[in-house]
This record gives sequence, structure tokens and C-alpha cells, in this order.
Amino acid sequence: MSKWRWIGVGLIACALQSAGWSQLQPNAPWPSLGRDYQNSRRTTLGAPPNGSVRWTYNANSRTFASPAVAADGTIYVPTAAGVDAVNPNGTRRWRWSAGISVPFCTPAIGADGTIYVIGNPNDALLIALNPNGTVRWSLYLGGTEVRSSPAIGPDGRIYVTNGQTPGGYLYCVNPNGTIAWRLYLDWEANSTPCFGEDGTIYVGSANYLNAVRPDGTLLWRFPTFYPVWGHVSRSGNRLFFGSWDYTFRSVSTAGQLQWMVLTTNIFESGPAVDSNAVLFASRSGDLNRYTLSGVLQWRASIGVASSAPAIGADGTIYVVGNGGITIYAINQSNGLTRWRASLSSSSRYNSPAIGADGTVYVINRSGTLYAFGPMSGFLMGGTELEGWNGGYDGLEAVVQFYQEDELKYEVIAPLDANGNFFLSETPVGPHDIKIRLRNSLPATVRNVHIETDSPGYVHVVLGNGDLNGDGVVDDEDLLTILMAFDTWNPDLDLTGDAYVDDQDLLIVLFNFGSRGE
Ligand SMILES: [Ca+2]
Ligand SMILES: [Ca+2]
Repeated sequence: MSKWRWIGVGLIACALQSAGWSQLQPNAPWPSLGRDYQNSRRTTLGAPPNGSVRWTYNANSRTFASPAVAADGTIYVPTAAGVDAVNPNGTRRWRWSAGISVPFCTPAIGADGTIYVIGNPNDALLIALNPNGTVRWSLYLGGTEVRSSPAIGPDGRIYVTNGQTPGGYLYCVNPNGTIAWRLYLDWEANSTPCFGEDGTIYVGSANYLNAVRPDGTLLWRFPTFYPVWGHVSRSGNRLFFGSWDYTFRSVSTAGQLQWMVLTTNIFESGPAVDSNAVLFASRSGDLNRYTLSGVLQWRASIGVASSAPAIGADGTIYVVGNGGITIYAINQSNGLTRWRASLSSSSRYNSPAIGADGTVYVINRSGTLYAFGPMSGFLMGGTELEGWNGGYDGLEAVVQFYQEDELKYEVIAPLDANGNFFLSETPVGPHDIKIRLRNSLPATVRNVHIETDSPGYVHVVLGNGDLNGDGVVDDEDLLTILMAFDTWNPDLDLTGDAYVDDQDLLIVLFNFGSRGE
């Protein structure tokens, strides 16, 4: 009897759990600023990017906002012109533009695909857009200097704060656009909440971290000296947030201080958390990794940042630093930079989002959305080495991937008997592919398009005789041949017979002065 009763209880608990925790769009890779109800900003999806630009999309409107990514891969880009929906291939799907600017807010995507944004930050509106770009409803919030983003609770309702006076409220809004309740927090409320397992709302304000019950009554407040901006994150029973009082804090879900770090500048954004660590950046110029219990693991100097970090599936951290003009990919185990890339125009508020395949999306101040694609491309290549009569089987080509003369990736490609190679897990996006083989001059194939579902193709005929690899056949190469003349020397041989003789000398003389590109 009791056995069956327990199974019944278990089924009910499961049903409540799934119904209660499925209000952000299911399977959306990055449906909100915080990505989930805890605001972890951590994904388990996709392959890591290498810093190659897969594509850019220019909304041609200024913004300090960050993108969200829907279940179908659509990226929502908020700007002063409204909201653009961008397809996963970088083309525009639609633009919603009604004279309402959305320059600070990261969209939140609901279970049915509805997109929630805060517009007109100096007299704010909460706007619900249908997935086709039409307005479902809008709700007047009022308030000024609104910098926060909507959060969708486990109850499916939308939680927003409305900035400075006459704002300072936390709103709880039903999915149909009616107000469930609102609670005055402070003279400023510019924080994006996270949620507890029991539905408690944790949100910052001018002088507090506030814990609010799902019925809109205050549970507790923890004081700060200056405003709490950005978002609050939760891991287990720990809450994490930075404040304008130069301090990053861990406070328990019961409202007790657990640890704090005093830095040298303000925090304008929230952290990222996983099960081991919390990561946060501030205007002091460091990205910090602490254990959840407050032990410093490392600090990485990334320049001034008010960007919220994002954690990739392999643990790599993506964050915008250097005053907002550089995106960094940082190895979480040691704090060292894996790669970095320029974003051309700076906004220190821009925070990355990560797509289902691992693409890292970030918007610059000019409204250009960058897609840094994952290492999941393919390249098929063919090589011919002039004057080479040996086989190709066992030879290795050096294949380099460039974008705008910057080396993004390099790999050794084993050749088959015909001089062909096949590479997987390459960068994606347009690249100039530079290839070198043995003592050849390099050859570059420009603008090769590589995608996860469509391989790039290259074929090169390589000039021979650049023995020292400096890109030109000249007197140094000639001297090398002459010094080795009439010896068995497979490394310096140019023809495939392992001997350096008059055939090899002829190749150098014939190509004398030739340059690779
Ligand atoms: Ca040379
Ligand atoms: Ca030879």
C-alpha cells in the first residue's frame, strides 16, 4: 500500500516540477539575460568557437543591449530603433520599430515564444512581441533611467523593475499583460531578478538586495551602500550580486552575508555561476573567479567591463572587456586568454549569449551583431607541389585560417596519395586559407566560405624551393642547396628522390625570386 502511495506522490511532485519550471521557452539556448531562473548564464550546448567571425549583422542603430536566442535559433537584437529578429545565418527576419527604443534591455522569451522587452527607458513600457514581430500587448511601467531586463518566473509571470523615480518598483505581470501586483522597493530599482526553488524573487534596488514572496510581499532585505544593477544570480542557497558600492557579495537565500569582495570600482552587471565557481567583472578591469564559498581562484586583467560573463559548454568564459571594444574567451581553469577579437565600437555593457551550436553572439554599440562560430566546420583541399615526383601519401600540409590577415587557426593536414586532405572541426565563416607543404612557397585561397553544413573547398599548386620558409625563393635557398649538393638529404630534397642534385638546383634557379602569398 505505502509503496503505491509513494509512487503517487512522486508522480505529483514530477508534474509540479515540470509544470512549474518550464516558463522560459523550452529548448531556447539563451532565452533571457540570465539564461535560466537562477541567472547562471551558463550553457551546456555546442562546440567552442575559436574567435573567427561567422558573420556580422548590422542593425544600424546604437545600443547597449544584449541578445537573446530562441529555440528556433532566431537572435533578438534590441536597439534604439526597436527590436530586430535575425536568422541563424545572419539575415534579418523582421524588425519591430514603432518609435520606441530598446537600448538597454536583453529580451526574455516565454514558453510560447513571446518576446518581452522594456522600451522607452525614460518613461518605460513593457512590450510583448509575437514571434512574427507584431505587438501582442504593451504595459505602461513609467520610471526613468531603466537599465534592467525582464525576467520570466517559474510561475510564467514576467518580473520587471522600472528604474529611478517615479520608478523603483518591482512589477509582477501576467502573461496576458495585466499587472498581478507591484511592490515599491526603493528610489531606484534597476536589477533583473532570479528565482528560488520556492518561487521567491531575489532582486536588487538602490540600497538593498530584496527577497520577495510570490504573492508580492517582502520576505527580507539585505542592505548595500549604493545601487545593485545588472542581475542577481543563484546557485543552491547562495545569491551573488555586485553593487555600485565597489563590493561583490554572496548572501544566503535566508538573507545572511556569506562573503564579500571589496574592489576598486563599481559593479554595473551581474555574474555567471556554475556548480563550482562564480565569475564577475567590474569597472576595476578584472574578471574574477571565486569558488562558491568565496576563495579566489584567479583574476584576469581584461580592462574595464560592465559585461556579464557567459560560460560555454566546455567551461570557457566569454566576456566583453577593454572598455567594451574587445570580446575575450578565457580558460576557466587558469584565467588565461584563449582568444580575443575586436568589436569595432565599444559598449562595456554588452554581454554575450551562446547559441545551441556554441556560436557566441555579442552586439557592439553601433548595433552590429557578431556571431563567433563554433569549431564545427569542414574543409576539403587538394595540393600539387611543383617539381615533386614522390608520392603524397604521408606528407603533411600546414593549413592556416586567416580573417583580415589575422591568423585564427592552424592545423597540420595529412595528405592522401593524391595530395588531398579533409579537415573537420575547423572554424566556420569566410576565411583566407593559406597552405604550405614541405619546402614550398605558401599559397593563399581568398574568401573560402565554411559552414557547419557546407564544407569549404580549396585547391592549390604550390611553388617549390623555399627551403627556409621565409616566403621567397632567393639566394639563401640557393646557398642551402649548394651546401647540400650531391648528398642524401630527404629534408632539403625538392623532387621526391631524397637526393639533393641538379634537379633540385634547377627548381631553385627556375623559381628564383618567386614569392608566396
Ligand atoms: Ca626562402
Ligand atoms: Ca632531388
